[in-house]
Amino acid sequence: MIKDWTKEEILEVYNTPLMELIYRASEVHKTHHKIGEVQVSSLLSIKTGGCPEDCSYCPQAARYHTEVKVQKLMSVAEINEAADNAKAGGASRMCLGAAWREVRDNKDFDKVLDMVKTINSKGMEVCATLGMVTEDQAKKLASAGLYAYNHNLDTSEENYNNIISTRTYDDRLNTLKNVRKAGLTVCSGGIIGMGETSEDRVGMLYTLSLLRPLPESVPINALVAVEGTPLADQPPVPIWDMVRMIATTRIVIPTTAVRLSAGRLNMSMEGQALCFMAGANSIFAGDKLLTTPNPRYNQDMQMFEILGLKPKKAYADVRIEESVNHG
Ligand code: SAM
Ligand code: DTB
Ligand code: SF4
Repeated sequence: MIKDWTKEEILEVYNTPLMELIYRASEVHKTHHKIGEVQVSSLLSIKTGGCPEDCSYCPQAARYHTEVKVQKLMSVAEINEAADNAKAGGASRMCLGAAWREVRDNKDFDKVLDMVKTINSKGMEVCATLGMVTEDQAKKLASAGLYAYNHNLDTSEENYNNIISTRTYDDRLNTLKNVRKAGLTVCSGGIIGMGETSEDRVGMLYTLSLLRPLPESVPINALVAVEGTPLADQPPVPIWDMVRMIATTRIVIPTTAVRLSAGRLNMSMEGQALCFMAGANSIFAGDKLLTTPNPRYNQDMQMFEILGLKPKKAYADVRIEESVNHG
């Protein structure tokens, strides 16, 4: 049975002495997941920069003067090549990101549907993060073979207006509803290190914990402070806050994949090991996130070797293996 959390209960978990919190999260992790198995996703920016929104953390917002160069939507052929490379590198999942406020019913969307079909045909799981979607658009993505849709709440409802003014928290929740109605799996989380309070972090987890079904994936990003954005001068988030946030997410939503998302470049291997210990079981691999750098692939594989972690296979690959093993 799914537990209905109150905000106070989540805050109590969040404020547990750190070692006790990690220990507790670790036990929950072990009950619901294979320890040492980490989902490795590859991230690709298919349309970069020039976004009309004002998300104050984002280097892709047109109104901020960052070094991001605007790039129009990539071609299906380019995606095909990128997917082959990602698969050869061991990624079981590919996530396509577009700097759009929302999906529009036009030729670009048809192209994205083709990209989804192309990647899906290679036995890789495909996710997308394209901004707001209607139920009809989400259904088209599902029919093309999309597995998951990423749409982050980013922060608490109370703090939302301090970070973004061009859309509302309800807009975000509405897209998540549309995604669900289309039968897609939901990936939704947020960012820490934007100047929010512990209550805001807990508030975001509380809203996520109210979703039914619960999100299958919760990315926890540490802010990558980018020159030119309003949050450029935010101090780096302490690793202890990241561990605390991941452990709390693991305890509150035991079944979800908790993704140790943006910000890994500023974390030591020891710091990341604590995040895995606290229940993180998913990462983005590849030397670039959407526009900012990420640890190099080889460096991550070395970390996997040292920590005894194994990349999780795509469902399609598991199915093939099972049919071979069991006739
Ligand atoms: N435009 C779409 C949207 O906003 O939903 C999809 C792409 S957007 C870049 C996806 C997510 O990336 C955001 O919701 C935010 O959580 C995360 N993100 C963007 N810039 C970031 C940064 N500087 N540091 C950490 N996370 C960031
Ligand atoms: C998510 O939660 N994090 C990823 C993904 N979803 C799309 C994006 C991180 C972006 C970090 C800043 C950048 O590289 O532009
Ligand atoms: Fe645009 Fe998404 Fe960046 Fe917001 S987070 S500015 S919607 S690309």
